[in-house]
Amino acid sequence: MAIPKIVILTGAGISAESGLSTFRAQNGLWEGYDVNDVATYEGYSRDPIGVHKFYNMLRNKLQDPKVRPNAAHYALAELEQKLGSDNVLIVTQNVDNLHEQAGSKNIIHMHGELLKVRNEQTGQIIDCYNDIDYNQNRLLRPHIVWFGEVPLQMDEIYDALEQADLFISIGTSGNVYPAAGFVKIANQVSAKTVELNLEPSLGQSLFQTKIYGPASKIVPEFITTLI
Ligand code: BV8
Repeated sequence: MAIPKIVILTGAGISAESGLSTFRAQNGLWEGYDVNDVATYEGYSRDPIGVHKFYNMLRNKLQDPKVRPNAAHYALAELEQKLGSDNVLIVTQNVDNLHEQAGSKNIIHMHGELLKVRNEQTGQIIDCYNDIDYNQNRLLRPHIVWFGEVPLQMDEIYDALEQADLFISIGTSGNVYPAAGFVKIANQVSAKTVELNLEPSLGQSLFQTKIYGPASKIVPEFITTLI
């Protein structure tokens, strides 16, 4: 039997039980900040020091030893290990590195990565584990895709979706595009579509299979049906 091509989209919900907060639970305020102030280029231009302070806080939080992958991250890593990296792709909207920590290899961070910064002049991307002091280096910005900016590796994502036999969406509310539209492409290529989430997402009607509950419970259970 040919091994299925599986594309897995993950959002903030898969990392919720690892202690990282989601975006839209707190009525659009995220860590007490207005998204327009901290997740847009305009917000960064207006107050680069304030935005760096926000991302320095998130970067420190991610490196807290208490923040570890949960059973959902490990289940996806096991799936890739069993079926092979060329048959399983994780496209994550998350900027944390919990998929990497759990052992996944084939990952696209379409909204960037918290533990990287980018030189605005050269485009160079640099690992970053500590606070950025804007006054020290005004060229370094968080390597994060803000609202209104183009997500990363979109060509590779669209290629993978077009070849998918199975599209699984985990822990995302379906608020943010283009990620929220991926299920439509999966349907167009007759891939099976599965939503695993705490509650129905905005796009729930577009999924053939829907299982609701905490990711650390429903993701391992679902993954065992694939291996
Ligand atoms: C683009 C970076 C063009 C920050 C993020 C009008 C004006 C301007 C723009 C637009 C507009 N209308 C539409 C747009 C496009 C815009 C957009 O979609 N806006 C929305 C809000 C309307 N999109 C963009 O600007 C994107 N760029 O469109 O460029 C383009 C298009 C196509 C091709 C090329 C170019 C850029 C978007 C990227 C923005 N940056 N993050 C940072 O992360 O530090 S988005 C931000 O939201 C995060 O990345 C996050 O991942 C993402 C999505 O949120 P979710 O992950 O879904 O999190 P959320 O809290 O919403 O939901 C959590 C879910 O988990 C819930 O359903 C909950 O029930 C569930 N859950 C909770 N606990 C658990 C759980 N599930 C399971 N178990 C649990 N325990």
